[in-house]
Amino acid sequence: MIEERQISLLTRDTLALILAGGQGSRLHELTQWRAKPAVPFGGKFRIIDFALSNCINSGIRRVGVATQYKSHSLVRHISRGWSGFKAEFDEFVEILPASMRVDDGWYKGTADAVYQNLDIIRTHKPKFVLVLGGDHIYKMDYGPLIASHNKREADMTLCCVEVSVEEAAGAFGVVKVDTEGRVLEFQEKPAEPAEIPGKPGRVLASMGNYVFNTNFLYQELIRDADSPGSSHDFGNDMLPHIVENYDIFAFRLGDDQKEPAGQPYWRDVGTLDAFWEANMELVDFEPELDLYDTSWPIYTYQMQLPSAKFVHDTADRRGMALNCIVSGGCIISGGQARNSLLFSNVRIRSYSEIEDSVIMPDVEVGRNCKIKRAIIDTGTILPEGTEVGFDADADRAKGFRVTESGITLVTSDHFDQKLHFA
Ligand code: ADQ
Ligand code: ADP
Repeated sequence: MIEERQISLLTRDTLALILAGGQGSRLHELTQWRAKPAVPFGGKFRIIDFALSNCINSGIRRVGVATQYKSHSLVRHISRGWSGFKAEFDEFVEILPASMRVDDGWYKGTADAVYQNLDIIRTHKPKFVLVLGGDHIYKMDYGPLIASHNKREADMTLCCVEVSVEEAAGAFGVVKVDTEGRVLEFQEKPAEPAEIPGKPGRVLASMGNYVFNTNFLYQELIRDADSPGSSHDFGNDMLPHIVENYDIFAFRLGDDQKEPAGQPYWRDVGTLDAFWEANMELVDFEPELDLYDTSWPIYTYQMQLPSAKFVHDTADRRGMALNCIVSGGCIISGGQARNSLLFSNVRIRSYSEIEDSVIMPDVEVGRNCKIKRAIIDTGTILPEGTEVGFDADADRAKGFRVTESGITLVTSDHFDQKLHFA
């Protein structure tokens, strides 16, 4: 058993780099104006808040965030909500935009995003560098991960989690490990991933989170930078080479670490269906992801907003929400929301009905609207009488995007509002 003080020494000696520059193209219009880590999630959060909160809760207070693609709202969110650290105590969340520091290109891939910041990492002299994806929803104490990495005297440890074959196929890096947790094989996004022996239908997926000994990271990044033909990506280029040539270990969320998640909760909300589902799960009676757990708080930037308000004036104008999460600044006046998640500053007017839907910040639902199984993007003003989610063909004909499983996405562009809210 590792003593707590030892773990804090290890996390103090760790610099985290959150990769937050990816496009997230499978979220379609939701990432048209913002990077995936900046997409709002769970009522008042943005996706990157989970990785950032995990760092802070784990005692890692030196954090860099590599940004690139459509970074404005991400940068604004981080500067507003995550800049209050004490430089005097060597604590910071620093934004590392692609700024042609090494050559005249942007970050070519995830490995290049770290490589181009090597000199910045060097100035902080960390013993370990924790490279984190910025676009997943999960709670994880990185302390036991780094402690396990240190105890095994590994050069690198990668985090993985058990998922179904269907989820992993073509989407995640997949690892094979021996009984000690040594990684025997790594394949980036195989179409037919190998199952865990004795567990049919299940595979070990890489979470895109890696702990490196700093010197080993330098050595491997420089080797990769000099490799002709490399796409400079951790999953495609660095990992296959490292796994083949070095002993590295897998740390399993859920098996090697029971707390604070209880059972492993990890969601890649990379598609509209997954995004809708992960948000809707929060409305459940007992969601797997507990946002009310004060022992592992998820922090965010939030505007100063008045409390949610429900106005019920006549019998047919009952402003109410049943089985819903309703954020600050919302006014439900004479309309009804059921089994839905309302982000900040949403307005629902009289006679409107919302069901099984994710309503993003600053949306206004006019009178007599009917919305079902939908995502309404930030700032959309739904004109009186709009129907969404009842007839997929009619929705497509109106220009809304309807997913395979029948979730309709509506953005402000559909109403020619030409207002974009990142
Ligand atoms: P993907 O998620 O497909 O696979 P990628 O698109 O490279 O990997 O994104 C990883 C992280 O890096 C994301 O947070 C993204 O925002 C960020 N990112 C992407 N390009 C970037 C760039 N040029 N600059 C800065 N940041 C960038 C990876 C692994 C898989 C693993 C999955 C888990 O390669 O092995 O299974 O993550 O989701
Ligand atoms: P509807 O068109 O759905 O009838 P209204 O705009 O008339 O909605 O609002 C109904 C009630 O909701 C108002 O009488 C008021 O009590 C409350 N309300 C609406 N907007 C606001 C607001 N900006 N601030 C406070 N209360 C509001």
